[in-house]
Amino acid sequence: MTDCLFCKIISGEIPSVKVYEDEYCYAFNDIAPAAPSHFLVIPKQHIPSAAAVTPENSMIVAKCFEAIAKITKEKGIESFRIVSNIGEQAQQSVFHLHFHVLSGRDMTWPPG
Ligand code: IU
Repeated sequence: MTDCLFCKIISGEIPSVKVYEDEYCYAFNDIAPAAPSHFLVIPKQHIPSAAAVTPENSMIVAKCFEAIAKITKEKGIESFRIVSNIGEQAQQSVFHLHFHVLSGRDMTWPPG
C-alpha cells in the first residue's frame, strides 16, 4: 500500500533500525520504546490488523511468530510480552498488522 507508513519502512523509504528480515516478515526497533527492548514484527504483505487475518494470509502470521521466537532466542530474551492493538479504542495508530515485542522490565497485568 503506497500510503502505509510500515510499507514504507519495509521498502526503506522511511528509515528504521532493522532487527530481522526474511521472505515474509520485517522487524525493527520501535522509535518510541515502551520497554528497554521494544521491537515490532510486521508482515511484508499489507494486512491492516489482526482482524483482517484470513485462511489465505494466516500462514504469514505464523511466520511472524516464528520470527519472534528466533529473534528473542538469538537475543537471549527469555521473558517478553507480545502485543497487537486492533482499532482506535485499543490504541492502534498504524494500520498495518504489527506485533510489539517488549522486554527488559517488570510488567503489570492487566495492561492499561
Ligand atoms: P500501535 O500499536 O499502532 O500504536 O503501534 C505503532 C507503533 O509504531 C508505535 O509504538 C510507534 O512508536 C511505532 N512507530 C515506529 O516505530 N516507527 C515509525 O516510523 C512509526 C511508528 I510512524
